[in-house]
Amino acid sequence: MHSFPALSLILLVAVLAVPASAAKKIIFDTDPGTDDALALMLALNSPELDVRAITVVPGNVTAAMGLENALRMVSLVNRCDIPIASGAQHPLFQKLVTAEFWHGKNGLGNIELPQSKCKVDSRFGPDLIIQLIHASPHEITLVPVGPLTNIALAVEKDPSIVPLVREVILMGGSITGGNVNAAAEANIYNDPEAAQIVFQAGWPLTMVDSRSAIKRFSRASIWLNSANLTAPSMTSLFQSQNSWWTFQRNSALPVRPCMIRRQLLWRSMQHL
Ligand SMILES: [Ca+2]
Repeated sequence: MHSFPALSLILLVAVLAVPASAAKKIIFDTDPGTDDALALMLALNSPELDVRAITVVPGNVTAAMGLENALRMVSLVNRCDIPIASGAQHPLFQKLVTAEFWHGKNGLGNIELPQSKCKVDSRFGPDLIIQLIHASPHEITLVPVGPLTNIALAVEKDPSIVPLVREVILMGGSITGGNVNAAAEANIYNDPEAAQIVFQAGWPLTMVDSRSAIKRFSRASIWLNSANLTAPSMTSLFQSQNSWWTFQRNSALPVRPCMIRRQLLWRSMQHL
């Protein structure tokens, strides 16, 4: 399996572990990708989070496909106010290896979403990251859920952002075994040089590894219900019989109860 489907959701659980009164400002760096699409919708429906920008990185799909998917997802929830920027077009040094075999030909499990009403922000993703960090020093949490190329480019271009970032909470890496091969997790495998830059930058960093996705499981419906995903188009998306979405609904999704403060989510878990 090239990318464990629910890793992004585990990541979101970690990010959501903040008091509801203090919406955490995040930049969501993503390669959507089915699991990232789900995580993005959860983020956009979470009052604990203030999504300041979405930057797209190649990984599970190409940069162009990921950008299109991000635009469609954000349009689906009527949040065209959030800047969506394209970033790197390939890993720093490695050849891009995508995973359409897992995420579908269009990266969204072959579900065709409506054309996006949102426009692409003209800024380069890493530049947008730099600008937003300087505009809100010590307030921005970076949430990369794909290869770390964009984050690395931002650090390389402007290392002064490092002490100005509140923290980095990333999905990637593996403590006990990978999902690409015996050792490597896809996000790190896809751009290891970028990962090295991000891990060594010196900012507070939380790695939500692939093992977290296997230890404890819950059902996708809990996430979807708890996120108040009421838009008709979104409902139809999740009710689709497409194999990927069916898998997401019916298979186990990872949860670490210790990470969770959302009371609704927590109560739901007690009844599993
Ligand atoms: Ca991803």
